[in-house]
Amino acid sequence: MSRTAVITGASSGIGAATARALAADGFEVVLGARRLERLEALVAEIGGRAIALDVTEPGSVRELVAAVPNCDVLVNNAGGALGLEPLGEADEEKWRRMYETNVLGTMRMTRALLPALVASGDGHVVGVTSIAAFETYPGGGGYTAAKHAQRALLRTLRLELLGEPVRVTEILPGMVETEFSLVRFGGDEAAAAEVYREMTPLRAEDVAECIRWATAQPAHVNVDEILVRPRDQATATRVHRRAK
Ligand code: NJP
Repeated sequence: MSRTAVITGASSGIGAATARALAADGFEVVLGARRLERLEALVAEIGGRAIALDVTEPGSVRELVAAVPNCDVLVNNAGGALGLEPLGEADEEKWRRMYETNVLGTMRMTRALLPALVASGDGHVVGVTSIAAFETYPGGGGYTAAKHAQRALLRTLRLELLGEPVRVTEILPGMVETEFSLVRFGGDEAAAAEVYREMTPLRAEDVAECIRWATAQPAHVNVDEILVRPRDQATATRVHRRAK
């Protein structure tokens, strides 16, 4: 019988690449995100199911979970950053949305699917946080605060699930070229392109492979965390750029 993996934020970037990787590994994939048409296009290619999901809406989370009676793997990937304003100019609405998506979204999805994950006898919760979960950088206050909190949530979960048949893995990527920067800068393509200028970032597939590998380990092996950066990045603020 095939195993079921629920992937949030599967309409682009790391989530879409993870859906492809897990489907290729034999999982029945359930893809959640707000842009349903994108999910449906991916399902047409790789199989599985597409379900509209807004992790900031408790009712939307409930609807998805009601449609997924069996769940072996939950990938909490939905999230991202909004803005790069210094703390002195912090936009409360952006901070609230970052916390809602990255932190409360992870909590809501995990809480709702935990009974099914335990019942599976070999459940796995994966959380995509960031190097922003342990580093800080100017302008990153709202995002780093949310990712630090998401990391704390996952570490707490691992303690609480000790003795249960559920593994917890945290994935902490550095720079990955996805729609992340486009979203962060409100659709400003030039600002997004500048982030990856003259350096080689990770591809979404590189991070997906980390998730695939962690979930492919035998049940007794808990890969606690995978920290993965581009070779061109040493910290959140130290990036090697080649002169043209
Ligand atoms: O970014 P992007 P990534 N409810 O923008 C979804 C972390 N990360 O793949 O709802 C449900 O291509 C959104 O779907 P939609 C990052 O913090 C990244 O890079 O249709 N889904 C889309 O599928 C995030 O946690 C980098 O708009 C919601 C997806 O989230 C994860 O990696 C570095 C949603 C975002 O895809 C994936 O981001 C790093 C909601 N309310 C950590 N809001 C990086 N790229 O450099 C958004 O350290 N989504």
